[in-house]
Amino acid sequence: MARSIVILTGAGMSAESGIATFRDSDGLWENHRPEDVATPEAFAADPDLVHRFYNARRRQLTDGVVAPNAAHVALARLEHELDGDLLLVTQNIDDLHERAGSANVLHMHGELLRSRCRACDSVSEFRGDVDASTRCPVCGTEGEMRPHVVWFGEIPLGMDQIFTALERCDVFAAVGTSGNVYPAAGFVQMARAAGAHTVELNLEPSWVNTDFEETRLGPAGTVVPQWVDEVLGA
Ligand code: BV8
Repeated sequence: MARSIVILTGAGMSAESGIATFRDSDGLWENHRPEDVATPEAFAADPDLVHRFYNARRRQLTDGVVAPNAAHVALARLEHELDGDLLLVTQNIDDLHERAGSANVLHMHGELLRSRCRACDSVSEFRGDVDASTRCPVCGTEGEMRPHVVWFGEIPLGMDQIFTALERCDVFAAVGTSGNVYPAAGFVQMARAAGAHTVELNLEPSWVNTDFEETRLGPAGTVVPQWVDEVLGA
């Protein structure tokens, strides 16, 4: 019988690929809490600091070493082999799901490899550093580029599509997310209210673990392929 699955991934999905999670290493970057740098106020106050934050992460993502792990590969297989439909919603701004072969990825918090022009609102791919001297490839304006990333206090992307999918799914799985950040952390309650089976795949119980019917603890690279095998075998 055709399935309808929604999967939400977070920073723990990319941890085994070498990308630090928000709450690893006591969650600091250059002695700043990421939550304090990933805000419109921080960008207005010190754009160079915020550009440095994203340039460092972009350099790591494109360094040729960081690569998708077994969990990314398993979710791509699930998308291609599932008899039904799958919406993969990620809070992550890396491109590891796409590099593993996932095609239908919704980056609700934006994408590290794309930047947006505040003059013309166009979004362009930038794989290198972006700073106050970067020119918009569409309108040519200099110094108005910002990461195409959803900061704290900004509205996540694709919410209508996500809400519609949550209302009709029969399985909701969250992978590698601490359940700290809303509205993503509230998706499990919406899925349960719609009658979906809910499962959390995480290294440790998240802040919203009690909202899930099923919990599988362990590194994503181990527990996600096992779960995908079961879903495809069912
Ligand atoms: C919004 C892009 C209105 C930037 C990010 C009180 C109630 C409700 C809301 C709020 C509230 N107070 C403040 C808010 C609003 C705020 C919020 O939730 N703040 C938090 C701090 C309380 N939210 C917002 O501002 C959002 N916007 O609310 O708009 C609205 C609401 C509804 C509908 C429309 C509009 C916007 C938030 C987006 C912020 N941008 N990212 C960037 O990346 O630089 S959030 C960023 O942090 C990530 O994208 C991610 O979402 C979050 C980090 O969370 P996780 O992914 O969970 O990562 P974390 O490190 O926390 O946890 C990792 C987990 O993995 C851990 O559990 C760990 O155990 C596990 N793990 C580790 N290793 C592994 C592993 N698991 C498996 N395998 C492993 N190997």
